[in-house]
Amino acid sequence: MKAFREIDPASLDSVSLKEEMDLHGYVLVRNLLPREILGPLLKEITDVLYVSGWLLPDSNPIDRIANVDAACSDGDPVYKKVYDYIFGLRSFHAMPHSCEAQRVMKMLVGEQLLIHPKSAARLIFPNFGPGVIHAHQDHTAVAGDAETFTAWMPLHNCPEELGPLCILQGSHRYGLQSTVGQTGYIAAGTEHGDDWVGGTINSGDLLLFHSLTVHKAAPNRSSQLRISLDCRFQSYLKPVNPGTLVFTGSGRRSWEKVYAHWPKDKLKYYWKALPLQLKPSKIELSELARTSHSLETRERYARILERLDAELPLLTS
Ligand SMILES: O=C(O)CCC(=O)C(=O)O
Repeated sequence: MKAFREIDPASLDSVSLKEEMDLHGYVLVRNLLPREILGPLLKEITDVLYVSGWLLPDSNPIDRIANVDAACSDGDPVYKKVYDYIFGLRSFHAMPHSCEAQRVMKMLVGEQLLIHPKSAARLIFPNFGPGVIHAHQDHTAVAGDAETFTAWMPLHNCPEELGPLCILQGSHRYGLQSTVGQTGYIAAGTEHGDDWVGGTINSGDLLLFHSLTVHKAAPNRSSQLRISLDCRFQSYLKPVNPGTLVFTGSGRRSWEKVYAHWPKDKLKYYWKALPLQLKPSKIELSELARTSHSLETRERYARILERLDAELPLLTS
């Protein structure tokens, strides 16, 4: 596989960043995020994983040595329990709001930056097939405006054996590509783009890519858990999918619960203060909740609408 193109923060300006993104569909900025933020977050997460039994009992949590008997992945009830705890950490949500991250995000989308509130943590067990994310485009799930971007960041150095992300360079130019059934994945070998690029991504590096850029994770062949964050952002002047603001599942997740133990501060509900333009709008959502083909989809739209009404009652369209 070809190596990533990369930029160092000293040579960053908004013109070069936008040009790189337009040409290649991604930008890897090296050494951007401060260790003083990454280190404590990694420690908080590994402490949770340790007490949850995901790491070997006689190991130091910060080394992330996996207890292979606990292997699980997104979609497993046991994963969800641990994930919910991590999703509740204020330091996890604070990461994309760091000055350094916001600086580059604004270079791409302008001053009217919307950081999507539901960032994702990836807790990837080694040598566990179901945990490997295959080729896909974020726009398939994130929707809204195509000029939405992902910022992917490992919380520790991530050499190839730990399964960093790989990018299909130039794939953002081919629109939305066909996926296999409901998986959201693009069948291997059918992706459109130039070359797959990849390589080591270190703690402090930020991999930015366009919502139409095809990407996938390499398998984690080490003995350690791989821990990374992916955060999404766009201009709030462009349409945003309401499903990125509220919880869409049938479970009991809510912002009230997530924010329950945080001190009162500006990271709570910051997105409510922005002049958001929803796509689909509330009117379109109620139509979709009535007319979508499957019961499951109708129920999902109805839930989004109900939760939006609760969170953003003043937003009428
Ligand atoms: O971290 C991973 O394994 C997958 C991340 C991903 O697909 C994304 O950020 O969109």
